[in-house]
Amino acid sequence: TRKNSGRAHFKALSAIKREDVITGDPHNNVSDYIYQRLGINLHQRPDHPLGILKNVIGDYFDSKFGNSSFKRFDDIHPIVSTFENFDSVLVPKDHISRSVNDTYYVNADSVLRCHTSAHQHEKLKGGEKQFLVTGDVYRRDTIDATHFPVFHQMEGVRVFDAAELNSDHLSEVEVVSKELKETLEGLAQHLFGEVEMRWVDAYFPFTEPSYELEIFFNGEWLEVLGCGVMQQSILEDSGNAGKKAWAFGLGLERLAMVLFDIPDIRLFWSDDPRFSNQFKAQMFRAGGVGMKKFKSYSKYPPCLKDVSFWLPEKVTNFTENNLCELVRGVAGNLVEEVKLIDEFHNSKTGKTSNCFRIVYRSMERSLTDEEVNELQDSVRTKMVEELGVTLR
Ligand code: FA5
Ligand code: MG
Repeated sequence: TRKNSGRAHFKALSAIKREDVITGDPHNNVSDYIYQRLGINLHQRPDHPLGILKNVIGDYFDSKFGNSSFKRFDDIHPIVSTFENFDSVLVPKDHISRSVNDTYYVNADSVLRCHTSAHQHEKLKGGEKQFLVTGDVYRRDTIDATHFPVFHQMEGVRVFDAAELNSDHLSEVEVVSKELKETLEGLAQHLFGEVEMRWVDAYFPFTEPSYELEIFFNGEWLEVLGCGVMQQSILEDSGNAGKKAWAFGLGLERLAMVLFDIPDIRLFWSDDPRFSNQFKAQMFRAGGVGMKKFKSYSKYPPCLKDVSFWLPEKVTNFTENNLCELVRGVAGNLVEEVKLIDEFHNSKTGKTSNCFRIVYRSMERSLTDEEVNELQDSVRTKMVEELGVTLR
């Protein structure tokens, strides 16, 4: 009954065995939809928007810091230990990002990396002082035009020599964070030319101070990266005691959406030639001057379906991420958004009701009423079976 919806359009480059990812371990929560995207490595395709962007950013670092001064890594395996993903970057034991609701676990001690920061420790320990790590990352998350459970990040790290930290009027941390912000503002300038952006104070366990950069896109502030001055203990644990460093992690899809004017994150996974033929490795123009933007070919109509239900009264499987995962499993790339539109609590019965709106839309064709109804029926049935809700 799944009409060409759950399958990845690209073939995985390097075969990762299904039984190594969908393990039957009690902690295992990797779905087939996710498994089918492992090893596809969109960022390694030179004519794909993510590959173009990766190379353009690498070139910017070469021009700013000297050729090859930042070592580039883009084929590190996405299955990492919980030590690498969390402990090595100081994520507290009780942090929500460790929960099975937020992260894909292969088993109790290994996960699909949820950020490229998972590789900071190992690279630093190996003696790297300046590097860029690009890779696919995985998160159980909500569904909309700018969130996808598989996306791509680029991590940048630079460790300073003692001599570089000298300043008459700035502290060492100020020297590092000043260069960090200038470098990333310079990158935004290089990519987009004139663009509205702002710095927002943020929190990450692995940096202090921490910031996020937002860019104004399609009428909203879009978060494109997180960054900060690396915590001292990460440097100490990796043979860099007494040094200082900056680090950033940027979302390649988010930047590519702004650079090429791509309206929906699902398009990155499309093999429709009307999408892929619009991108070529040589198309980038610094500052966006005269650069061709993506010409949207699909404004197929969306189909909205609301589902109202009572939450289970006792211990529950119901979370928004679990619902999104369930809908993704049924509808694949045909789901555009899942959003809570109403919630109320009946104080007499103690019950809570939610109403979610699910937006179905294909990037490639018009959907029929019949097929959307079939998808929605299947979602409703599974919500009862798997999440224990009572439909209203
Ligand atoms: C991190 O992942 C940090 N590791 C970044 C970092 C690195 C901070 C080094 C400091 C030092 P965050 O969760 O905010 O941070 O994600 C970073 C970026 O990934 C976001 O700014 C956004 O551009 C992108 N991103 C996050 N979630 C999604 C998603 N579901 N779909 C697409 N892009 C996403
Ligand atoms: Mg963030």
